[in-house]
Amino acid sequence: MKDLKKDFPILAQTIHGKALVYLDNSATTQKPKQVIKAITNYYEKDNANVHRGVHELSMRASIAYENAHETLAECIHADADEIIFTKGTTEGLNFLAEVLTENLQERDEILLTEMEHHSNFVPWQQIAKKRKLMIKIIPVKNYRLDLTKAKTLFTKKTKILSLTHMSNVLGTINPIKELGEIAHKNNTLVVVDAAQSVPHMPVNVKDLDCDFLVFSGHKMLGPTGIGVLYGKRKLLEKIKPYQYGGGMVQEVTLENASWQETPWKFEAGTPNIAGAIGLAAAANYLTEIGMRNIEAHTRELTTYALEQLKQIHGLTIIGPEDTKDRGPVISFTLHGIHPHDIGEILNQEGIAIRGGKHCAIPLMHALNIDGTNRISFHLYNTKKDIDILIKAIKKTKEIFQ
Ligand code: 7TS
Repeated sequence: MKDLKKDFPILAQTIHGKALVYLDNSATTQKPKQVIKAITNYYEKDNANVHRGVHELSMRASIAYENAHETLAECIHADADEIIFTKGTTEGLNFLAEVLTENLQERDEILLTEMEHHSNFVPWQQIAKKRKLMIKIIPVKNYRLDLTKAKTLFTKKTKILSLTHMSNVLGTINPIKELGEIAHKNNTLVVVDAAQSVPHMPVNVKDLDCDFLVFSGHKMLGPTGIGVLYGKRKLLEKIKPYQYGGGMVQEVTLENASWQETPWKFEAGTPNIAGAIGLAAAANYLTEIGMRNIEAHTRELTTYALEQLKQIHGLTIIGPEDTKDRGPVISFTLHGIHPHDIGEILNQEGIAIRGGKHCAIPLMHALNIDGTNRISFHLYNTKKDIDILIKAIKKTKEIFQ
């Protein structure tokens, strides 16, 4: 793939006198000028509220906002009315935890996995307490879900399976289809946290046959504060709004109210119009390069990085050591050196990586570790970035020896 760094103005800077090497893409990605321009252009030329006015600017803003639903729908092979804009993955999962459990019976069960980000764990845990539901957990074995065990955890009471498509710590890609088939035979709804997968690989909700899928704009070159909740239309039609207010009602009397069709009934209040436009620009940028090309590029980087990292004495990869069913996220520990110390030394070299528990404390407990260092790639990263990283890790080891 050609070097795309020139599209990303932020990458042209130096940090502590060294060219910035950005390897924290699982946390958030950088934005190409096409996205920045789309947002600026909207504020400079078209800014108005949507669905409210007949004036020119409002029409332009409304069309751009509606088109953004179309663009994001195409990205995951959904229909535009199945795309609800949220603040991000976290909001999408809180939304689902609230509305999908409303009619459950006491002691009904929600199945999660040990490798979930807190965003796909705490909302379910808290709603379970409130509604007296049970949480069951699919364990992790050799950095992958223990499928044998998973199959034994489904019962007649299992109403929801919510799991990550790609782990933000291990890089593991989970067999959504396989687990989804078991779930559907059991009348269990399937919720997919696609925060790490949609930015990095082709995702097709029809092929996955998931009932709901959520992701964040900022991890796929888009702005912060915007994300997507996909739901199968027939399910969205059945569930109640999550929030109430302007824009989502059809009729209001002093006693009652009725709702617009989906997705509008789920988008109360003035939405993040600029965010949606920026996210659509990001989706177009990714599509133009091609999700398959992006996946192939970051897989090549992951293979290269794994090979290099494995040669460093005292370094342990926390995750699958090959690239089968794994994405461009690599966690590792370095014997005797705290992840924060490594992160700080690398920062002096202009390298941005993350160290810590990665909002996955249950997984840290399961693996019996305090934290990891994590590198994660996107389309602008190169083998040279990895060479610089490897050199800096070796230097860190020397400092601590
Ligand atoms: N789910 C997964 C798998 C994630 O990786 C993240 C964010 C979230 C949910 C939450 O997304 P948000 O956009 O609503 O915050 N992950 C990370 C990370 O790994 N480091 O910083 C944020």
